[in-house]
Formats: sequence, C-alpha cells, structure tokens
Amino acid sequence: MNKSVVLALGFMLSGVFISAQAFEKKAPQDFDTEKKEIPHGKIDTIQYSSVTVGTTRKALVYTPPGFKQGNKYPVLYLLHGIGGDEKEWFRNGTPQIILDNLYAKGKLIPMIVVLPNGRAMKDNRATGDIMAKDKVEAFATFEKDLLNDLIPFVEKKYPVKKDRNDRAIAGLSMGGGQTLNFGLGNIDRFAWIGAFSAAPNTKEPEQLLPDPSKAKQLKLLWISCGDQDRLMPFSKRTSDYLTENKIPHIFYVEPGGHDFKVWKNDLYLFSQLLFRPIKQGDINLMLKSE
Ligand code: FER
Repeated sequence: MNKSVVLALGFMLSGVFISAQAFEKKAPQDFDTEKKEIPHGKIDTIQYSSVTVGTTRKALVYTPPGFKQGNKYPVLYLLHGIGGDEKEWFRNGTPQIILDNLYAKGKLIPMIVVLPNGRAMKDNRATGDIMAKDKVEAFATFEKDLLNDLIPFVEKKYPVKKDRNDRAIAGLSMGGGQTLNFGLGNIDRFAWIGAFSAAPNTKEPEQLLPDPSKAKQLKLLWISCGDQDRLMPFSKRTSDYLTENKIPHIFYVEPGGHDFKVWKNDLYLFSQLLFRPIKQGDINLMLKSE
C-alpha cells in the first residue's frame, strides 16, 4: 500500500533545481469523509451567457467556509474529463468535502473554485459517442469560452482578485490536457497550473511551450499521473521537455490508475500549494507527513 512514490522536483525557489527524490505519501484516510461538526463551503450552479458557444452555459461554484462578499478571493478553475461535465468533480471527487476538511485544518488559502463544463458546444452533455470528433474539438474551443465568457462572468458576479497571480487552472485527463494547453498558452492569465493525468489532447511539448523561458513567470507548474495509467506518456513527455529546458515544475507520480482515487489525492495536495509562497521545505513536509 504505502508504496514509495517518486517525485521529481524542480523548483521556482531561487532557481534551485532538485532532482528525483523518494517520498512516502498520500492523503490521510479521512480526507474525503464528510464531517458534520466543521464549517462548510457552499456549492452553487451559475449560468452565463457564452458568446463563444451561442448558448447559456452552466458551471458549479464552490465558495469557502466563511465566504464574505466584502473579501476578495483568488480563483481555481477545475476541469473535468472526457466522460464528464460540470458536475463530474462534484459527483465523483467531492471537492467540497476535501476542501472543507482542509479549511478546518487551516491548510488552505481561502479561494473560490469554479467547475466549468469544458465541452464548449451547444449539446455539452457527455452522452452518445463521447470520442466523436466534434465533442473532442469542443474541449479545445473551451479555451475561448473560458477566457472570454466564463472568467469575465465570474469576475463580475463574485468578489475575486483578478491578477494572474490569483488565478489557477487545474484539471483531470481531458481537463489536464486543457489545463496545460490553456495555462501554458496564456501565462499572462494563469500563474498556477495543475495537470492531473493529462490526456492525448495535450499539445506536443514544443507547441505547448515554444519559448520555455516564459514558464519562469509561473508560480507553480504541477504535473501528476498514476503509475498504472496508460496515459502516462503525455505527462512524462511534458515533464521531460520541461526538465530538458530547466523549467521548474513538480512531476508527481503516484500509485494508481486513471481514476478519481488519484485525482482526489491530487486535488488534496495541489490545492494546499495554491496562492502562497512555495517553499521546498513545505512541500517535503506535506508529502512526507501523510
Ligand atoms: C484518448 C484517450 C483518453 C482521448 C481522450 C482520453 C481524445 C480522455 C480521457 C479522460 O478524459 O478521462 O484517446 O482522445
């Protein structure tokens, strides 16, 4: 069970590069157990008008425990996979429980989490042939919907910080590919990037980041994948390219396949790193202590 996992760490910290190290880690057993006695965040469904798609589209929004209109919050956009929609994380990953539990332990910077529908087309349900060309292409079209329609809507409706340093993008599988494609393609918009088990929609490294030096502006570039996941090559080739080009990033390989057990663990770890100065010691401590 407690297999050691290999974490290749390249860090933003004073330009220091740290190579592969072994850690024992995983989220504590009750990290996704609902606890009645702690404060809870709130999940809402929002609807926004999308010029990109020409329809009204839905997203879920999690506001943290103690959320106040008078405060300003950073935002994490958290994307689903090919078989899902805006409810996939909520149904299968219970991010609201994971995050509530982390807040109760004082381990998170208060943030708003937006769960969009990443299939930017009129019929955006995960029904019929989910691998159909138009449905797969809609995951690429979502870049425009996200940047031009959803983010502006969220920034109008919620009290959010609008600087790139206060905006994160992460996702699982197709959403992991979207995260790398959109995040690295729009470094002026996102400073925190987390790709969980990125799918074949991930652009080739040279296309993803033609000018590797641009990635130095990132606060965090996290790539993770289960060691039994057949999509591993897409994460590995991206990490290899970053390493070759001396781009600081975390490449976190964990025991597991292509499933929510892995993605929930990723959210648990990745979310704790967001919107605060990253210290190598903190990461080591976090990964060793669980
Ligand atoms: C593929 C294999 C997997 C693919 C997409 C996926 C578009 C995505 C999986 C997921 O989101 O879980 O060949 O091609």
